Amino acid sequence: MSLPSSSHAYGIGLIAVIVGAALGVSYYQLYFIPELNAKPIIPEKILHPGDTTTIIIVPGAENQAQEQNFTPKTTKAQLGVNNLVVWKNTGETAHTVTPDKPFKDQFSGDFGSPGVIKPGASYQFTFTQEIVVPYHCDPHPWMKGQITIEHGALTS
Ligand SMILES: [Cu+2]
Repeated sequence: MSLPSSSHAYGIGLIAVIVGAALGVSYYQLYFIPELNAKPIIPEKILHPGDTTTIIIVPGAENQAQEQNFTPKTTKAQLGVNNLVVWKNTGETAHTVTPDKPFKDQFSGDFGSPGVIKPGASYQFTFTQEIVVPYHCDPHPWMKGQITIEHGALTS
């Protein structure tokens, strides 16, 4: 008579394991994964600032002897004011905007042009945090610039 009761206990044990595993998986899917992928909450005025900061890549920028390439070379922008930064290539050669060290913005992700910016094209990036990023052009490493993102006057 011991066999049926022990197999009954075995059955209950098995059900408990299955229920436990199901709870574990749903916790993982419902709470753990969304938490991992969650982006920080960024104020609307930082996501969509009223102004844009424009940096011109001037014609002849690829000439090492030419002083002007990224214009202006050092630029400051304020969060919530003009933290959307646009690089416009007005020359006749393709260039890149490449950070000297990789930088990943908390919201916008990896900074740097994906491939080259062709003549007449532009690259834009919304910075959402205070940071100083020195950058250069990959094909013409003497082309150097630096963007500084500061706490904005309007940023809470
Ligand atoms: Cu270049």
